[in-house]
Amino acid sequence: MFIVGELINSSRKPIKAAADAKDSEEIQKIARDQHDHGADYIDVNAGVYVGKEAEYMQWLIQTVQEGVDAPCCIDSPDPKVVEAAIKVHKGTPMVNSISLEKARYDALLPVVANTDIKVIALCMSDKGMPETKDDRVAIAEGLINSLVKNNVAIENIYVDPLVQPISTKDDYGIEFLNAIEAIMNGFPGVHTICGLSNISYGLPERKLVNQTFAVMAIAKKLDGAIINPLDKRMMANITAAETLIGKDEFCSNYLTAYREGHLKL
Ligand code: THG
Repeated sequence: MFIVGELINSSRKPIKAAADAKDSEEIQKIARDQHDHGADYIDVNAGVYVGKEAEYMQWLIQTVQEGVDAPCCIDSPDPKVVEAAIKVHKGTPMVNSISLEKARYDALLPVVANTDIKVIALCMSDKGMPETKDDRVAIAEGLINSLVKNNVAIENIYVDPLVQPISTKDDYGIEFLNAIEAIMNGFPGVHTICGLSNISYGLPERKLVNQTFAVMAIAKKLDGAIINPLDKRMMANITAAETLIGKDEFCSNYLTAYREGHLKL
């Protein structure tokens, strides 16, 4: 599983406080902790700084990368902020995200075309958020076909079918899960990813809902997730679920995780 650590997000109080105070050490500690617990990429989101998002995004990226040797997942809907972030990023970043919204698509396509940048293709269009599996697959198909046509390697595309809160509509879980299955079976080589925790918005005991949903999505072949890697049960669930769907020859990852103490909760 490709893990993006979600914690460097300015909508979280400790991050907003640290960024306001330009407390580099606190940001670096949280980034390093996530990397040490298995994050492949560190998500960076400066969305609360309206009007100053680019400036804060650049400071956060530079600060993270001075503290930990890991690439960032540049999390902004604003192409200008994404471009500013890429300018200061060391190594190859991930862009979070392009979508089928025309203005966003047209501005970000030249940024990712003919590069090795990994790109999250978010299933949103100018018609708004998808409701059904078919809505999600139609947007995914549009994004995958046009990205590939423009020289983005299919292996660098991470489709995010968009998780919506189960508290707002009973069908949102199953429509998302069926979209993961259809996209992974329909477009060989492509990856899928999502911000799992949107599913539990508005419910108590959110971690339980997130952890359970992760396992269900892995059964449909989800192979990336934007999560809190410090959540031990989430990480243990992911390890066990991947073993159970046959992505772990001789259960060797499971046994290694056990020996390293990651499965004792
Ligand atoms: N898709 C894509 N990008 C995304 C999202 C998505 N970026 C933003 C968001 N959704 C994913 N990121 C977060 C970041 C923090 C939290 C939720 C989603 C959050 N964190 C808890 C907190 O603030 O305390 C801690 C989490 C925990 O302990 O389990 O709520 O959908 N492409």
